[in-house]
Amino acid sequence: MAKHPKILSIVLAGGEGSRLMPLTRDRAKPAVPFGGMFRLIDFPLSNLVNSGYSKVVVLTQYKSHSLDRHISTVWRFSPLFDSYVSPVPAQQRLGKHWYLGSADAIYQTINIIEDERPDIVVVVGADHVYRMDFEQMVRQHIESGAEFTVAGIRQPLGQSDQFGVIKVDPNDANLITSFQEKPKTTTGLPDAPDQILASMGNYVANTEALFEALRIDEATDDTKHDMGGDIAPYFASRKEAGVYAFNSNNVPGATDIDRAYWRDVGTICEFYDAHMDLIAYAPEFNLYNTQWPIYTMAGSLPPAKFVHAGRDRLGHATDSMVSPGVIVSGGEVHHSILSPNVRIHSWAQVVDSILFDGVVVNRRARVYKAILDKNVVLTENSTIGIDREHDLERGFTVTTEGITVVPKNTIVDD
Ligand code: ADQ
Repeated sequence: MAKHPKILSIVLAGGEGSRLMPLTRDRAKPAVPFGGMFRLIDFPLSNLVNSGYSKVVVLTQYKSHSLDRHISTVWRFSPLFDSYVSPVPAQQRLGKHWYLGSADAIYQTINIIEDERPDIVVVVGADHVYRMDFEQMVRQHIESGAEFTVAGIRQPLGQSDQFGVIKVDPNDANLITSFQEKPKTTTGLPDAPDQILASMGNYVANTEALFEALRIDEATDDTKHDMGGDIAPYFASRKEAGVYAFNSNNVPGATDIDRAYWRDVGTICEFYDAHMDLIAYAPEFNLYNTQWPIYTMAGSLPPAKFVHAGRDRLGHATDSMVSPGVIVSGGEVHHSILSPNVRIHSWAQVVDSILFDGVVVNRRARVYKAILDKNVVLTENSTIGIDREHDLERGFTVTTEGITVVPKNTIVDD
């Protein structure tokens, strides 16, 4: 391995995100807005760029229009610095089908990877909220001599069916002896029987070894062409896979609380909870770490404005995050996240909620524990989240945890 290996990053951004419906009705999961100003893909891309990796291909597939637009407007690097983030739609290079799975997505992109001739590829998922310095993982990968390294984090035993489950050699905690994708049951860790070591879906691989694994996988019938389901187990069975412990990652500026933060926001409830983590008094995930910024771009917007519109109309927001371009005029916002260009009018109330770009809450309307997608308008006196039965009757999604989700462009009129 060269002293300064050439590294190419691949972001797997082709997931459908069906469990996030209706937020993924018109957009790919990595393009789902998060934290007022961001899209989910801004997290892995910021992590890569902050790690010093600025050659990135993003493999897209379903409903990728807003994702492509976001990448090409926000993540356009100057060719002067030989860096790029480049969205690559499903190639159909090897037949008239879409990507069969994440391994197939990489396989079909081999020609693009080969053009770059990287020594190492860093493969990351596109739908998690966390900070991670991939340079630390790559360093361990090189030092260990593994062909393939998987990032691992401890998770509750009961969630084994949601993760790739890693078992390591009792005499070498970095060597993977088995990798099972989403087993219904498994055993816990020797030192913590109620926990498993879960794959984060982030991999570092020596390019040649990965290509070889992908070729074998592609020629195999009994495969889902999946990185977690097929490629990681292949390297584990050959004793060529290592694990990188996420809790050893040390991101500049991270606090003790948010250093270990990693959330899969695959369901509405997880998506909602991760937002509430941002606005907690001591945030579980601190967006204000300027040493490891999460990048995005919100356009040229004026600052948020709070208007005292009359004696009993003191426009205000508490325990909330409020984006540029918002006007809270005579209404009340508590424990909520407002994306750019939201309007809250007199006597309106917004509590425990997430409002996407351009939402308007008119006079005396009330919103409780809800996610309002882009450009939703509540007419005067209308409500969301007050009467769950009423929300269901109107065709809105209500989760078992009682979160109401209103799809894009809906006019809510009681
Ligand atoms: P999942 O997230 O369930 O598990 P998957 O649906 O393959 O696996 O998604 C992984 C990433 O690949 C996501 O970013 C997704 O958008 C993307 N993706 C999925 N299909 C794709 C395709 N055809 N083309 C391009 N991109 C695609 C994975 C691992 C588990 C691990 C969890 C951690 O498989 O082992 O534990 O992530 O959340």
